[in-house]
Amino acid sequence: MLQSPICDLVGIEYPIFQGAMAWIADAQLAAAVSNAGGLGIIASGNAPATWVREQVRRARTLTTRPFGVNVMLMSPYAAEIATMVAEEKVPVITTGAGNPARYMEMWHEAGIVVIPVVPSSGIAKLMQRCGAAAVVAEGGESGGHVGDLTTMALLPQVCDAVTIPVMAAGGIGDGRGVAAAFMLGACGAQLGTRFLVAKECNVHQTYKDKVLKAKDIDTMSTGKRLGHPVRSLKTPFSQKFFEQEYDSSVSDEELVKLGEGALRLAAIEGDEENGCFLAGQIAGLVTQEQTAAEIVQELVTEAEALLRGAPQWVK
Ligand code: TUI
Repeated sequence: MLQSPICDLVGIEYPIFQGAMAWIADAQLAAAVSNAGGLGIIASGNAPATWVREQVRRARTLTTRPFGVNVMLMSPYAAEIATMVAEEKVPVITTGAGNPARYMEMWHEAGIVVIPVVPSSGIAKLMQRCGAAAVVAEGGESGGHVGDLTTMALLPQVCDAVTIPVMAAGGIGDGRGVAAAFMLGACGAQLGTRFLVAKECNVHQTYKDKVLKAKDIDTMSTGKRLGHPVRSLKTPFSQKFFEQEYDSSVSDEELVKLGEGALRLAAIEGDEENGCFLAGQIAGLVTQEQTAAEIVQELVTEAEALLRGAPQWVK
């Protein structure tokens, strides 16, 4: 049985989190993952607080198990959403793309388990000092807003830097990645891209098909010039963004404008020309649509077999 302190901390059966994916991870996906024994997480992305509240209430009708909400701190609605999740007393909050320190006291007073996503050991230490219950160390192999370090390099350093449980994210697509995360000191793993193709995931079918077809070299990172690089599938949009990023005649404002609405176009419209299809480097490992329960079970069974077999390497 694959278990770790994170299971008791958040009240789940298996140490598997579904990563928050803006415009994609709604109540239906989150509840399906939670019902499968992992932790489903609703992504707030840039959505208004009213939409996120609806999803929280819907999730409560779909599961009796704990689930999470991710607060994307670069959102113009971050402060409103931070208050709303405290009012709703959601069981778990994860955060991304910034430092949630200013909201932590409010969330703790509401009895919420706070688990920030961190891209470095320094930010992990800061989060521990602010009272985080655990952190998710996310390497740059992940889809979306990425840090500089790979999971292989980041994870053991974060594990050494803090005493709270550390979850691994970025570059994990199957049970091998989950087992490797444990070997590097993690208490579990968060996966986004693998759950994007879950049957319960409402993302546009074109998005799923593009992930299912992708190979290892089919993602790229853009936006470094704006200070927040983002990993996505190579598409006409991402190639164009990349060219303009390195064109000194294009202003930062023009570049920001080019990116506006691109996540929605990918996730909701399936627009292959103008959409930005965020995905991690393990997209090439994702080859079939499965239910969330099948995904969780496969991850756990594979990881358990590998971890049990580890002594074979020691003579
Ligand atoms: O947040 C993510 N991944 C995301 S957010 C997102 S929505 C978005 N869309 C367009 C542009 C930007 C965002 C899509 N994917 N992952 C977690 C993560 N957090 N990665 C990096 C960080 C991070 C960065 C700085 C966490 C803390 C931090 O603190 C610095 C500071 O002190 O503010």
